[in-house]
Amino acid sequence: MSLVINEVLANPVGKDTEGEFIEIYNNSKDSIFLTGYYLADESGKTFNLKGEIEGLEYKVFYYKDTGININNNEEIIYLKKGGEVVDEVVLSGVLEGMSLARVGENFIFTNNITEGAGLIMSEEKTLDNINLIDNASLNSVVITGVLISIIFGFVVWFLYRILTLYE
Ligand SMILES: [Ca+2]
Ligand SMILES: [Ca+2]
Repeated sequence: MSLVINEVLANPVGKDTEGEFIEIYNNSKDSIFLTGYYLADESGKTFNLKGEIEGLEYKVFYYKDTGININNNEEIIYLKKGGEVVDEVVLSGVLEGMSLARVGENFIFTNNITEGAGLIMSEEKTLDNINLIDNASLNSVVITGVLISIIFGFVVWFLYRILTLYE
């Protein structure tokens, strides 16, 4: 694939429609005419690309350009040409401030947002970022567990108080 979706920011810090973007990348040395290519989301909203993208160049399209509101949950962003899918990215449960960025053939969530540039990272850095996500989701699981315990404890105590009140 020479033209790819390289990064998608679905859930920026602040107003989503002001920060959301889709970044494409020309993964070849030759420039590509963008006529005929278009971006689309799962709801069928489309945005036609035009002009030219130089070899190894990035282009960023914001909500104000595309009108594509990227869902933070259950979303697919497509790069298409003539009805054919050139590339696609699936998004689900996107945390605020984390963009989905291409590393080779894979995508990772990262807080290292690089609109208009590539994500330069060593393998170690990639692992750090992956661990960051794991830790973030682990933390939310722990916090949820603690909250549920506190609420459950309070409900038990409250019921106990009510029952003992009428004795
Ligand atoms: Ca969004
Ligand atoms: Ca980027």
